[in-house]
Amino acid sequence: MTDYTLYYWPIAFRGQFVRSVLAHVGATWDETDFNAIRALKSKSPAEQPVPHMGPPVLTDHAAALSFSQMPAILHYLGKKHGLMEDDPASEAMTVKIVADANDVLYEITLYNGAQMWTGESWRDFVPRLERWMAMFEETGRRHGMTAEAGYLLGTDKPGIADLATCSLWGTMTEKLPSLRPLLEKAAPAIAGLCDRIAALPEQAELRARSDAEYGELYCAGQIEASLRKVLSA
Ligand SMILES: N[C@@H](CCC(=O)N[C@@H](CS)C(=O)NCC(=O)O)C(=O)O
Repeated sequence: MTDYTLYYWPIAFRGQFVRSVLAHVGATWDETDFNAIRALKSKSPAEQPVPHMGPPVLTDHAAALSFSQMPAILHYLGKKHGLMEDDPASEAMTVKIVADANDVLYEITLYNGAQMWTGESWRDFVPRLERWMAMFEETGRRHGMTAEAGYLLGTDKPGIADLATCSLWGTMTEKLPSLRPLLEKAAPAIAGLCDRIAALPEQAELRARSDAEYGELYCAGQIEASLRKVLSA
């Protein structure tokens, strides 16, 4: 049996945050297909392993526990596998970084596709996206991180904050490469961090496997189509 089961759509996006941590700690996990996830999310809360609205959901088999909400899943894995500093301030900063990343995912998908991007709404959003990038950059700068060395919260090895940062900006700019110059301009040290994390053997292996399984898909659906349309205009 594997250590974990991850329920997430066959795309990178929010699920990649969980996959990246599982790969980093050397855990084994399996995933289910689209129909199984749709069936799971449609069950009544009483029948679900953890009451939830949408994936990701992670089941820890040894502990017989399931969690939903990506930030809660990362918090659990971070505590369990020693990827978060124990002091309250560092822990709160890690939670803040993951929450910021989740906010960016909502914003870039216009709240899970509640509306579609237009040329005008995208142009209005770009300064805000740059500001999000600059916020991550400033966090790293305050902890002595550069493009070539160091980690976001000043730790001596990558933790949840670094993995989440790279799942956010690394995945986004891999799947939507026209955004990479914006990241390099607004957050050069974050771009460097993403490259350093992506080069770790387990992350390189995960990316190769994900690319083979999900192709170029980022967030999928009509919202991805509208995003690609404004980016190519
Ligand atoms: N706040 C949740 C958001 C979960 C979420 O929006 N999941 C998306 C996929 S990324 C979904 O499929 N939602 C289906 C739904 O909400 O019905 C988290 O961070 O995990």
